[in-house]
Amino acid sequence: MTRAKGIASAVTIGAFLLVLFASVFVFAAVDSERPERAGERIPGQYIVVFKDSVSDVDAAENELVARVRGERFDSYRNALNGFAARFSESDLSAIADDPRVAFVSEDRVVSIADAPLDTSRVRDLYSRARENKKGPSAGAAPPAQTLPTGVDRVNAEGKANTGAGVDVAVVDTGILASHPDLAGKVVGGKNCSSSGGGYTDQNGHGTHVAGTIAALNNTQGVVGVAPGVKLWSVRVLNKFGSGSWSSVICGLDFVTSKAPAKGGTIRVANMSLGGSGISDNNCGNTNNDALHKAICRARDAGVTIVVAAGNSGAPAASFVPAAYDDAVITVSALADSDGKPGGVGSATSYGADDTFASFSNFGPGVDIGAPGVAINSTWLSNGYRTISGTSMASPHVAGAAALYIATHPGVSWSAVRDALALAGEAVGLGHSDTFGIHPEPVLLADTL
Ligand SMILES: [Ca+2]
Ligand SMILES: [Ca+2]
Ligand SMILES: [Ca+2]
Repeated sequence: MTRAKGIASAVTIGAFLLVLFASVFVFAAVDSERPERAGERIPGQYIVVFKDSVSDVDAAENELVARVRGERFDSYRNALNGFAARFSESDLSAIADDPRVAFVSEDRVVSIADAPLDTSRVRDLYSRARENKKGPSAGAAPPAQTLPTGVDRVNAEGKANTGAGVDVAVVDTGILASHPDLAGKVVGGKNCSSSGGGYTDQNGHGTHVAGTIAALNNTQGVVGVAPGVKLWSVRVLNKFGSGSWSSVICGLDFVTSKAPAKGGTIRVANMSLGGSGISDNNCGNTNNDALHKAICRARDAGVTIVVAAGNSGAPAASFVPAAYDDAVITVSALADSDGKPGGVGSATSYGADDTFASFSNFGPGVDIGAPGVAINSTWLSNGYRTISGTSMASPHVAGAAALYIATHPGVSWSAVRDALALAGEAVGLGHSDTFGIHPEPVLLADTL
């Protein structure tokens, strides 16, 4: 392959494998259609990033697209100054060598991947997946509200502070806004996935994340960490959990357009997704990482971004956005079975009560832990589902960030990170770190 100036190397980009860190595999498994192979580059599809000094981005973009007879399919003006387009690889240098272009990233397939799996429960998961696709039978009474173990474990229940006045973006598969336990929560959104259907959820994962953040404190189902917040449904992945770099950046572009610096209301974004990659700790400007650059722009616009550490039982430094230590709050997963500290609950499929989940990524970039095993939350068809992953841990922290911001308006993202860590439970004071790889505190919302 021709190496043109400004093209991120395969190593730099990594096999950007967008992984939904949860057991959404059941959905992929029961559907006959499979997502494209994750991590593969999409031939002829690129993200072009202009230098910050370019004053007329519209003109520059139109000129470049015309020059290579490209097929532009998205333009970014908030999280990036740039665009996504298809053009011939032989025209790559004509774009990358233009003095107005900072760098070009190859677009890559992103997708759900294998999730933590307890093989003894496969049969049960399959039958539940079928059940969930059908939804509750007509006329059946919704389940009475119970306190999810994760919300109980972080002591977010019964708080006067519900995060009211703070908006949280769920950058995921969308949100089922009509779910009765999320009624009135979703105030807007955008469909950045390649498939139709608007910004509602056709997978279930995003709705689950949304419920952990903000499910209503009513008489049914579950309750979220911050039931007073409003949500934005930023759909970047299709019903199979598949997307691309360009669709994720489209979502970040939307979030940034609704950020405080733009006069908007989105203060927190949850990204329970990620894949292989590394951080240059310089917003992608050193290693030509368009995703990192977009996340930094959202950060700079006043959005606190909370991300899952990943489920590979590996260093989080090898996964993005978890590795972007300069821009996000990275969350590992705690195994907790009883909603209480102290390790007296029964063992989970992923470790003893109040230890870190065996699948959780770890390492210096991880800022805080939160419950991520057997988390019950909202699902498609007005249902509920109990699943595991750092995907489920991250929204506990996103909700807690909203609680803190509600009482500290104008606070910076790093001050939110530090406050949550300071308020958290230190190792040995309610949980233990069996393998000595999780020094991060565990989320506690008592003082928020
Ligand atoms: Ca509690
Ligand atoms: Ca409820
Ligand atoms: Ca426990």
